[in-house]
Amino acid sequence: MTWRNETVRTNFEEVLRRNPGETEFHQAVEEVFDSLDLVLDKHPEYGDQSILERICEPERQIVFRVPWVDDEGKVRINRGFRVQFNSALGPYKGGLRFHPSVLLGTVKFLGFEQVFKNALTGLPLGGGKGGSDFDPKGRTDGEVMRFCQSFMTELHHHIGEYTDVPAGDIGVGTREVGYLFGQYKRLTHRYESGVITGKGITWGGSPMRPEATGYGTVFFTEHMLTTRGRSFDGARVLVSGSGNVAHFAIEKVQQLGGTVVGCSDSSGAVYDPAGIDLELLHQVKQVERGRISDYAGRRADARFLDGVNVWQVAGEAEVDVALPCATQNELDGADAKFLVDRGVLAVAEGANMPCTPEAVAVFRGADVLFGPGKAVNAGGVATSGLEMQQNASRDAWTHEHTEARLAEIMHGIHERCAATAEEYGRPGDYVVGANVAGFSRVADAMLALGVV
Ligand code: NDP
Ligand code: 2IT
Repeated sequence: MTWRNETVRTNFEEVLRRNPGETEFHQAVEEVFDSLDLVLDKHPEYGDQSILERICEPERQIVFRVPWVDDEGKVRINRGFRVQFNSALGPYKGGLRFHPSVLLGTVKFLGFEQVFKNALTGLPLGGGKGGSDFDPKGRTDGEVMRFCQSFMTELHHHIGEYTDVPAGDIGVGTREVGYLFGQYKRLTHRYESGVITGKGITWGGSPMRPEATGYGTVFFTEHMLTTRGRSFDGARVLVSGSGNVAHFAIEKVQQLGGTVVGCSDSSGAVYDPAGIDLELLHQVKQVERGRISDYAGRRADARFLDGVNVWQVAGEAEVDVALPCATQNELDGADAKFLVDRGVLAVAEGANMPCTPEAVAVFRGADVLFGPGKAVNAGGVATSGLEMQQNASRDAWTHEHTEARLAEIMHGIHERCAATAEEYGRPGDYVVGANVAGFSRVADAMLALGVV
């Protein structure tokens, strides 16, 4: 990377020096910093007040041991994390990820992204993230519960509805949020609904929270498509992953008249020319907690592509839109070139940082509509914000009302990104729009709060 601004360059070198080996965190910082020369030209006060340096340093990082006992009676040890990144706009807010790949640098990258994403929603939310290297795959309900209880036994010291409000992410859904909240309630003797979001609907959850990230991703993409006179109606779509975000992205694409011809998991992809059967996908992945290959085996005309990512399906079918909804760095430069050669019109990041920097450069260079994760997938945390509003007012909204609020927030984020890109001389560049709009909101609050 050649930096165009000296303040940005020296700050980035400092991030590399102070956070050795945390490559995902470096990547997330680099992607935001790439847009900041434009901001510093207009606002030298951000540089003078060391905002770049401050914003890269989490306010607090908590790393802890999580001991638990498996079904055979063996003691297991995992590592737990909570990175409280920035509270200039509100209490720390962001999910928990349970996946064997989770390291401190993973949580820092996710927390850093979360700060700007939350700012883009327009809601009063700071940014944080947490998780563990615990692998829920193949674990029984009892094991998952004991792990969650042990994890919360430490975490409860650090969270609260006015302090830090976790939620789900990879490997953490309603089941895990239930076990976590149950333990928090026992430890604190309080029914503090607003301490965690993604709760079940009968115990303080919000309608639409399960759907929110996937639906929001599709709402944002639809707004991008509209700028080119296109829509999801009749579009052919690839979605990576088959978890929470992927499932509801597929559902909303189908509702808008598109066909999702492929999805995936970490073992391979499925090509389903007739369009994904969501009921079967739900049965296989959520009820049976099985693999995408089981889906392919039970669906006529569908084919399992062993060990490849879903972008390879573009070799079999026409594809208009690609929605990476699985994990970081799952779509690289070669995948991006392949999709561009096959005529893809739009790519939007339902996951956090799924496209490598090389892939992003290919899409932007080819004039493909490209929506960055911090804008595209903000509907999840925004609806968590709506869950907090309902908890605080002891209210429960309808599905329709909550979906309308989500749609309105996603429209607002799209407009904010588009207007900011225009203002900074990069019309249509959602990367610049999202980075600059998110950064500016946090930076202004930090300046107003003094040296914090
Ligand atoms: P889930 O755990 O529900 O699903 C994750 C999916 O991604 C699974 O299909 C999983 O496959 C696949 N996956 C995970 N790791 C890998 C890997 N290393 N290689 C290939 N595939 C992988 O998680 P979510 O749907 O909640 O999260 C997906 C993405 O969306 C993440 O990037 C998350 O940070 C982001 N996100 C989530 C939000 C939410 O509200 N849940 C909000 C905003 C962003 P397998 O089953 O084989 O592991
Ligand atoms: O990455 C994300 O935005 C999430 N996993 C959701 C966070 C939240 O607090 O709902």
